[in-house]
Amino acid sequence: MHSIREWLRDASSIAVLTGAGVSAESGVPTFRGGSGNNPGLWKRYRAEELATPAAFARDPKLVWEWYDWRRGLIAEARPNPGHYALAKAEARTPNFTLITQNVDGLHELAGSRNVLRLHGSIWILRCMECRREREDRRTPLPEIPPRCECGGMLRPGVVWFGEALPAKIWQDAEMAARSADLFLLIGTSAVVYPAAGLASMAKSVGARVVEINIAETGFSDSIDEFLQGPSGELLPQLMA
Ligand code: BJW
Ligand code: ZN
Repeated sequence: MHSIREWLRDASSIAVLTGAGVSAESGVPTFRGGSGNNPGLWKRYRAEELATPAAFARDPKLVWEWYDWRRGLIAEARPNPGHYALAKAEARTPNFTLITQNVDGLHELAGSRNVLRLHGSIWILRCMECRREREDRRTPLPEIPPRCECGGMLRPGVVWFGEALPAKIWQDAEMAARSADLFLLIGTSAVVYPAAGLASMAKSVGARVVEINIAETGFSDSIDEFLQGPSGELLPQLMA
């Protein structure tokens, strides 16, 4: 903990990758690991069974019910001390990039500015026909599946398995990882690619890599420091 505090203080460029675990203490269910009422397996479906274009094509109502349920939980959620600690760290670090796999928008609500959302936003809806995007924060949605004015079906503005990440955002994330002297991997099982590859990218160009998670991941053995515990408690301690 002591040396990590120094690394944080001395770093001129920090990149952070967050996952569902940072929002767990805000009451947002994770996908894979967690405690108590987390992970938020919905009706026993795994994310891999619902977050795919094939699942949506087969049963858009089912997939939308899952998103509508999550939108309801996220609408009630507030940033936790972990989100706020990251926003504070950004304010005092010259180059700070927060790369998140989360679609909940809680980092932005906590005041983080330089946020790269790799997997989109749960509040954006995109038309399958005319491709138009709009923000819609209503919960529950009045109609499922929701429809565009053009008559087309709307889908969540998120990235599903087998879909490419937004090109410019991914490019910026790679650049941030490759130019960081400190890389933090927080609250992610680090099994979903290409996001999970960012930590190795940073390591390969000489960055120190620190992981914060309540449980070990496949990366925990190959990094500089692993801090075991909830990010909502550890991050404020680190940034104090
Ligand atoms: C705490 C805590 C607390 C709990 N404090 N910690 C084989 C090898 C490599 C790759 C592939 C492969 N086969 C297929 C692929 C590709 C695939 C992939 O990675 N699959 C793997 C599962 C094997 N990837 C893709 O398909 C990606 N696209 C792609 O590769 O495109 C290629 C392409 C190029 C060009 C053209 C076309 C295609 C896209 C991936 C999209 C992922 N989407 C989702 C859904 C987003 C929308 C939504 O939210 O509904 O993203 S899936 C889901 O997983 C979501 C998450 O962002 C993502 C990662 O999950 P995350 O955040 O790590 O959460 P959990 O739940 O897994 O972990 C929580 C962690 O927190 C745990 O470790 C806990 O211990 C911890 N924790 N409480 C700290 N309080
Ligand atoms: Zn449309």
